[in-house]
Amino acid sequence: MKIKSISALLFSATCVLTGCSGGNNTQTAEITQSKRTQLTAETSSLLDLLKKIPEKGYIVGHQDATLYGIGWEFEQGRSDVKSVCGDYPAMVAFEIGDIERGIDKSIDSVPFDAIRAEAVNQYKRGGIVSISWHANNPKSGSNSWDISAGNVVETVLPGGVNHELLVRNIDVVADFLSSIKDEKGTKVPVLFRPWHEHTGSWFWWGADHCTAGEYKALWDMTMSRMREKGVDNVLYIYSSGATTEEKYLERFPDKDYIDLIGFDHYQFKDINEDDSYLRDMNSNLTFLTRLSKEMSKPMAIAETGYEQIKDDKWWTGVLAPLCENYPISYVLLWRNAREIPNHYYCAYPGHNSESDFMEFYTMEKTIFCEDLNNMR
Ligand code: BMA
Repeated sequence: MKIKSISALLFSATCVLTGCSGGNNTQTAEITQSKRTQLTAETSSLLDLLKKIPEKGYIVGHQDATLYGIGWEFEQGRSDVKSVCGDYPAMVAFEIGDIERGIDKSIDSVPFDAIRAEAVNQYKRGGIVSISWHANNPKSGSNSWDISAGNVVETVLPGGVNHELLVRNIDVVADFLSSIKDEKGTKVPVLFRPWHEHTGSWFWWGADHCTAGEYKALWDMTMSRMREKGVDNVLYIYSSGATTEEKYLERFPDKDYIDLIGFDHYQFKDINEDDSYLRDMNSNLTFLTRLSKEMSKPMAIAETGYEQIKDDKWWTGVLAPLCENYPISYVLLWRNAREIPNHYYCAYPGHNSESDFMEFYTMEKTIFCEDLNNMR
C-alpha cells in the first residue's frame, strides 16, 4: 500500500468535451457535436478526470504493461511495474499496428484478443487505457516506417487511388475500438493516438512526406470515418515529436477533433554528457503548458523513456523533476520488449534503477492505479 495523502476529488461528469473551459460553452458544444459523435458518459467523465489530474500530480503509464515484460509474456495479472512497486500503472497503453491486415496478432506479436482483454482488465481495475496505431503504408503495403513511396498521404485523401483502402483500414480500427467492452456491455473509454510523431519524417505521414494541408486532411478523413462509424468511446490525442511551437501548430488539425495535446520524446545519451533531452523536454513542455491553457485541453508526455535506463537515479533525478514542473495529466513510458534485447524503458525486478523506481512510486505526485482509484 502506497503512503500518500491524496484526498478525494469530485469529478463532475457534466462537461462534454470542451464544455469545462468557460466561455461560450453552448456554441462550442454544438460545433463539436456536428463533427464528433456524442461521447459515452464514461468517456466524457474520463476527459473531466484528465483535466483535473494536474491538481494532484501526474499519471504514470506503461506501454503493454500487462501483456509482457522482461523474461515473460501473457501471464495473467503480471506487470513489471507491479513486480517492482506492488501496483499497476494508472495507464496501460497498447499498440494495434497490423490490425488492418486482418490477422490475429499485432506488429509486436500480441493477439488482438489479448489487447482487448487487457484493456478491459485495466478499465475494471480503475485504470486508464490508451491505444496507438502504427498504420501500415497503404501505397506500398509495408509498415509505417516505409517512406520510400513518396507522398502517400495525397493518395489516401478523397479522390486518391488509395483512399478506399485507408477508409477500410480506419473502419477496422473503429470496429476494434468499439469492441472493447466489459461484461456489462459498457464500452471502455480509450485515448487514441493516431498519426503521431508527424513533425519528424520517419513515418509515411511525417513532415517531409506531405504538406500541412494534406496532414490535416488525413485527420479530417479519419474523424469523419470515426463519426460515421459512431465511435463514441474515444478521446483523441495530437502528439508530435519534439519540435517548436510554430511547427507544432502548423499541422494542428481542426481543434474540435483533439481532446488532449502531447508529444513524444526520448533520452538517448547520458544527461551529463548531453543534456539535449532536458532542453527539448523543457522547451516543448513550456509551450504545451501555454497551449493547454489557451485551448482548454489537457496535456501529456505521450511517449518517453531512456532505453535500458542507464542511469540508476533516472526516475527521481530526471523524469520526476520534469513531470512535476508542468501541468501534465500523464507520462507514458515505452514498452519492456520481451523479443528485442535491451529494448526496455521501465524498471523490472533486478534492474539497477529498481530502488529509484520504488522511490519514484512513493513520490507525492506520481499517480499509479491505486492512487487513481482513491481519487475517483
Ligand atoms: C517502436 C518499437 C518497435 C514496435 C513499435 C510499435 O518504438 O518498440 O519494436 O514495433 O514501437 O509498438
